[in-house]
Amino acid sequence: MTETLRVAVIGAGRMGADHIQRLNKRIHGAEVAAVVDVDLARAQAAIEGIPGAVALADAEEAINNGDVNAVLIATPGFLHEDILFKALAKDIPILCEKPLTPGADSSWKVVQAEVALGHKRIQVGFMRRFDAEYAALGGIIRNGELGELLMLHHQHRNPSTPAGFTNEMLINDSVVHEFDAIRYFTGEEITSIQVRLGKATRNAPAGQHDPQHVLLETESGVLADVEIFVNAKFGYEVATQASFEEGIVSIGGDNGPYTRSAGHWGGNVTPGFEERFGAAYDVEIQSWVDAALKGEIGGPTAWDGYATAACCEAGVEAQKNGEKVAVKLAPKPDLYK
Ligand code: ISE
Repeated sequence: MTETLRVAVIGAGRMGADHIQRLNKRIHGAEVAAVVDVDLARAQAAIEGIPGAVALADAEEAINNGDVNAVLIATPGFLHEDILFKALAKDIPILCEKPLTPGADSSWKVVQAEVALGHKRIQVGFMRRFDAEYAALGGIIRNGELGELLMLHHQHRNPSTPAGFTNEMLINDSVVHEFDAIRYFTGEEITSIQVRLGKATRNAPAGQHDPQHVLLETESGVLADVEIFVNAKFGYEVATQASFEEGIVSIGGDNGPYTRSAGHWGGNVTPGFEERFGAAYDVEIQSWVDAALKGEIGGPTAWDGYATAACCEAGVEAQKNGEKVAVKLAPKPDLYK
């Protein structure tokens, strides 16, 4: 197998630019070979100071470039499907930022194409699984030291939303991470979703109802709830409290120095997801690179991408009708068992 991944990063926006810096400065065994953006000037700016990297405006050209042997997709989600099919046709390692694709049917087509290939090439960018606290809670659940996991309480708070952040995006862009985290923690599929819209903040943009309360059940009956609150103003907080038969575990509270002095106490709140999950992104991308160099994947699969896409569809339907909506999944192919 190759000794170095020569990665084409498709999309040089906020996430793509972050991954380019990460690959260039902190990741071992991988280099940026090409950066693609419809805005060629943005691609050119992103490769500045990276020896041997080329800037392109077309994803297919990058994938077919002889110097490229891996792809990292960081474009808006609606562009993923086409790029995924082109990269699968070349049979090269793929890291695809979430969502795999923005719909269960299109995600299922991607799963089927990978199944036809006969081996896993796609890792989906659910980076929470690589955060030290998520991994620790996952370990406590799996080793059973506190007995059975009974309930999960998730809080997902962002300071504000960018322009155009719709009601559906609360589910598709934000709660999607909690769908993945709940599946990761429990090792089970989510079976139903309900969304309750209660009293709303006046700080939400017109047309967006914020916060929302998402209620979920898993196969064994674990109940989970998510407070999604994306105009919470105070800062960025993504936290979980897990209730077990023999104890309670909390992760994701404020970290960093906590000081008591001169009649005051406190510390700092994380401003955004780059600061909160920066270390997890590094671990995620290193895991992808290490696995890809061995012809494997090192994280969430295309099946995980498909299952969360099905949760998003059910979640958006539940948001609209206020009912408890069943999550419908096709049978899991052997490749992912
Ligand atoms: C954003 O796309 C992310 O992935 C962040 O982790 C999440 O907290 C935020 O709500 C999303 O918009």
